[in-house]
Amino acid sequence: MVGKRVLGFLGVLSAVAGISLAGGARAQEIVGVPHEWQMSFPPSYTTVMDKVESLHNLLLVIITLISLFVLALLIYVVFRFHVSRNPAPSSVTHNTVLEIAWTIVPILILVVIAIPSFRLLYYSDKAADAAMTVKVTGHQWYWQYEYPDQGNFSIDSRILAEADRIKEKPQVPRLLAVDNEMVIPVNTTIRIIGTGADVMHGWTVPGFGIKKTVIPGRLNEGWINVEHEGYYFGQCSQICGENHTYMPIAVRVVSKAEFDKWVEQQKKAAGLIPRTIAPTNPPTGLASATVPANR
Ligand SMILES: [Cu+2]
Repeated sequence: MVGKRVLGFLGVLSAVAGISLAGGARAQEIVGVPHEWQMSFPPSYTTVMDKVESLHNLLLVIITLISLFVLALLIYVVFRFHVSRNPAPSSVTHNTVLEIAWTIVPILILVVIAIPSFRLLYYSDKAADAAMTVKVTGHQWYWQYEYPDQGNFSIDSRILAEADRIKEKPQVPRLLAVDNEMVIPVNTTIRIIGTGADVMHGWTVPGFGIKKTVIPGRLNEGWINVEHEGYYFGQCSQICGENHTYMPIAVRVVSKAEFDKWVEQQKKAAGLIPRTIAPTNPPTGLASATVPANR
């Protein structure tokens, strides 16, 4: 708890300090980054991560109680049944009540763990009502993001060379800066579907509570809904080859208006915005060259 409070304080501190990016259309607050001497989970930015944390806290209590119980039993046995205190050992080999107890009690503990565990698994598995989809493809060694319902453009996201990072995005920690970030709107449920182009990769952003192993020939699904605008980071979490370390994940969460603007820019860059086919005053002579549509 204390660790979490310290982390929360660090987060607020960095926000107050106004750590922001100089580049880009608008300065973006850097939120989801690791901190020095960080312990436990990173701060949570989605409801999925909130639930991951609370399941972890429940398990921590259960495992601590079990460990203390076993330790107490061991200490008791070592002292009580030492040869000096117990020179004639008992020859009892069975105790039915005890045997039933040590079978049933662990089953009950596992059931207590399984219920919230499955609930979380199904909660994070599929987006109930996603507003949009982003397809993530892991390549050796970069990420590709496709926006199928925003005009079906795609962007490649590659790590910035250290010299470029210092020049263009100096506030982003080393090895986490990319040329094109994944951009998503704030407070929107986004379905993430992922696949691997060559080998298995892991699309993992700890603060979002998402860790999707992306596998060639398969589509894996998850979802995110980020509550605050900002710049968030993750890393590939599946050993995927020589440059596994050098395919960071950078996500820019922006307002809906800003997202729409970004989509328009991307569509223009990809040549997806249709040109005017019939100008208002077509120059004479060209009209006969018009190719009939849908031939
Ligand atoms: Cu990878």
